[in-house]
Amino acid sequence: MTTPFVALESTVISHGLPYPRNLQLAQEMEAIIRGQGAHPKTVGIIAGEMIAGLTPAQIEHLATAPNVRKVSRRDLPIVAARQEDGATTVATTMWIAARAGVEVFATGGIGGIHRHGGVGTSSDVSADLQELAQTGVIVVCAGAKAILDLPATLEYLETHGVTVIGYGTDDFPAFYSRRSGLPVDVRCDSPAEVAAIWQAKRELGLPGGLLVTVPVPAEDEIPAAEIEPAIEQAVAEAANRGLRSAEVTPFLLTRIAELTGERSLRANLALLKNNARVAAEIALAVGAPTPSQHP
Ligand code: PSU
Ligand code: MN
Repeated sequence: MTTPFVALESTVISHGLPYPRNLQLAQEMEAIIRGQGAHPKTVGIIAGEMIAGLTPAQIEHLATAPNVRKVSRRDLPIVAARQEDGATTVATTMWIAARAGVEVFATGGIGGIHRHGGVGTSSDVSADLQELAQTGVIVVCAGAKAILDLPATLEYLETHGVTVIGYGTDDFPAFYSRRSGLPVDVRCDSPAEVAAIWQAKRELGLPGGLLVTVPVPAEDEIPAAEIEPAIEQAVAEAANRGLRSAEVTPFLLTRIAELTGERSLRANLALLKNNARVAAEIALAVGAPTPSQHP
């Protein structure tokens, strides 16, 4: 029986939320996972060392230190060689978690393909998608923000063989909004159903992860029609500033939070905590012996 670990990312701590909410949230997610009987492992990079299971002091450091690098896959050799600190994205959290034997990971939203004609070009494709295609971790998230081209993002996942599960939904969630109008590949209504698909994927020898998408709790949802004007404004501003590469996502996230105020922060915190709980339940189900293994 595998130990029920749940990985957590650190880009959301260093770049995704304002202090002190970021630090409180990081601590709350760990507490929620422990409360479910699983073990949290917050992932980050300290002085070039890739760590799954940061100490409370290390988490506080990443929540407060200025200019912590946002580390995607291409940045790993840089921070390792230069012994820098780094906040890990979904891609690098998956990579470090997998090497540490952690199979389940809770986050807020994954990166994806940016909207065409907005910032840069539609060739801005998050490394998160490629990581899902190749690294064997179950990623529990609230879908992807509508700052992205969601149909193109789902097409990419399909092409690269990533199964997209709707947890209690048939509709791919759009982070602040419970629905995007786009279908998921399969709906699961329990942790055991997710664990069964994961086990089948493993037995078939298929590489890569699973994407489990959980809608934001209904009381904290911001309907798509209300959030869309803020998204369009943020995307236009990013384009006007000529932002590129890793700068784009943090700028859009910060700007939308400013434009929509406390409400988007509340939705963000609520969905992160909800995802921690669901991920812990899935980790327990994945770790549990199944009837076919133990007849
Ligand atoms: N989407 C969110 N919140 C986040 C991120 C994405 O709603 O905090 C972060 C995650 O760490 C994700 C990263 O892995 O941004 C994607 O950045 P990029 O698009 O540069 O790959
Ligand atoms: Mn990008």
